[in-house]
Amino acid sequence: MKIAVLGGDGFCGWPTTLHLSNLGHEVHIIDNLSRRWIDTELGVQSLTPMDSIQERCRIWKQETGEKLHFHLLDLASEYQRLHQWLVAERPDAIIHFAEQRAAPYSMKSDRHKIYTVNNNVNATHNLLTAMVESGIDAHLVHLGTMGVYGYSSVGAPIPEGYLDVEIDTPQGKKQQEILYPTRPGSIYHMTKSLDQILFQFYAQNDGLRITDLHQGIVWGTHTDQTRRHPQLINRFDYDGDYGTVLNRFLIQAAIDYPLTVHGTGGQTRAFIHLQDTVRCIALALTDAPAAGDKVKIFNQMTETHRVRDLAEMVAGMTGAKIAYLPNPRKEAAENELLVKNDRFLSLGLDPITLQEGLLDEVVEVAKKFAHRIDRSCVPAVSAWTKDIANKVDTDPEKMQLRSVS
Ligand code: NAD
Ligand code: USQ
Repeated sequence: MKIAVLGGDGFCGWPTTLHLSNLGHEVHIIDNLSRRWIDTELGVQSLTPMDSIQERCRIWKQETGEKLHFHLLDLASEYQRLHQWLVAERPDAIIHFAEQRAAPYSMKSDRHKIYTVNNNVNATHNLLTAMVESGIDAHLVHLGTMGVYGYSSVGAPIPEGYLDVEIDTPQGKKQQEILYPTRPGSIYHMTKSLDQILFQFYAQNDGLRITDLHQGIVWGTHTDQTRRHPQLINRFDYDGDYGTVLNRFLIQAAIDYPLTVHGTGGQTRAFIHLQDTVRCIALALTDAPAAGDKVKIFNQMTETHRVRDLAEMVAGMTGAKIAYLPNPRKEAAENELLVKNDRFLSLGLDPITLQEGLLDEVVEVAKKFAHRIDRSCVPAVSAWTKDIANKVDTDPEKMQLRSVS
C-alpha cells in the first residue's frame, strides 16, 4: 500500500513509519516538525540523541534500500497544500498521529490551550474535508486516547467505543448504541473527544472509512527497526510536560531523582509498549471498515496499572526513592479501570508485558543516556487550575522522601 503517516517524525509516528516500510509499504511522512519547535520553546531535548528527519530517512535507505518520503506540511494551516498532496499521491491508507499530544502542555496557559485546540481540531477537520474533496477512498486510522472515556470508576469494563443504552420513550423502552460518553480530563484530551464527533459525522455523511484507536500510555523506546542503527533511534521525552509517567520513572531512577508520584498515586491508567503500538497499527490496517460503516473503535492498550504500583515496581528494581507530591492536575485521586481490548487480541496481538521489558529499558536507554538529562526539566509544573498552581510545590529539595526496601 501507499501509506501517509501524518506526524511521522514523532515518538509513535517514526517507529510506525519504519515498521510499515519494513513490511513493504511505500511510506510518506507528513509533519510540520512542530514537536521539535516545542522542545526549543520548553528548553528541553529528547533523552536520546535524535537526528533530523531527513538524516533519519537517509539512514533507513542506506540500511534497507527502502526510500521514505518526507513532506514538510502543517495540516492545521495549509489546507490547500494538503488537498493538492492527496490529489497527487492518492494514498491507500492514512495514519493520523499529527496532534499536540501532551496534557500538561495543553494546560500551561491560555495560549497553550488555544494552540492545542486550533492545531488538533483543525488538523483533523482539514484532513477529513480534504479526503472528501479529493475523492480518495483511503482508510483513515487515527490515534485517539483512552482518556476520552474519563477515569470515573464506573465498575464495568470500558467497551470499545460504543455503549448499548436503553431509552424510555412514549412507546416504551428502546435500545440504542451510542458513542461512549466522553469525560476528558485536560484540554488535550478534550480535542480527542471533539475528533470523535468529527469522525462520526464524516463516516455517516460521506462514507469515509475510519478507524479510531483509543490508545493508552505508550512506554518504551525501541522497536525492532529503530534498533537497526544508532541514528534510527526514537525520541524519548522525560520532561514535566511531555514525559509520560512510566518513561519518567525510568529516567528518574537512572539519575537518582526521587520518583515523582502525583498525590497518592492511586490513578489507574492503561499502558502499551511501543512495539505493540506499531503492531496494532499494522493490524488495524488489515481490518478496515467498509464505506457506510460506523467508525471502528479499538482500545489500543494491553494492561492497566496504578501509578504508585509502577513507582514501587521501578523502585524495587533500581533502589530509587519515591516522592509523593502535591498533584498539579485536577483528577480523581484514586480510580479503578477495567478495559476491553478483545478486538486486537482477536486479530492476533501477543502483548509485551511490563515485567518483561522494564529492566531492559532501564539499562539500555535510561542509564545509557543519563548524561543528557537536565534535572531542572524533570518537575511537572503545569497546574490544571490557578488554585492548584498556588499549592503545587515542585522543588525536589522539599519533597517528602520515602525509602523503598
Ligand atoms: P509526538 O508529539 O511525539 O508526535 C506528533 C507529531 O505530529 C510530531 O512530530 C509533530 O511535529 C507532528 N504534528 C503536530 N501537529 C502537526 C500539524 N498541525 N501538522 C503536521 N504535523 C504535526 O506525539 P506521539 O507521542 O508520537 O503521539 C502521536 C499520537 O498518538 C498523538 O495524536 C497522541 O495523541 C496519540 N497518543 C500518544 C500516546 C503516548 O503515550 N505517546 C498515547 C496515546 C495516544
Ligand atoms: N503522573 C505522575 N507522575 C508523573 C507524571 C504523571 O504521578 O511524573 C500521573 C498523572 O498525574 C496521571 C498519570 O500519571 O494520573 C498519567 O500521566 P501521563 O503524563 O503519563 O499521561 P497522560 O497525561 O494521560 O497522557 C499520555 C499521553 C497522551 C495520551 C495519554 C493516554 O501524553 O498523548 O493520550 O497518555 S491515556 O492516559 O490513556 O489517556
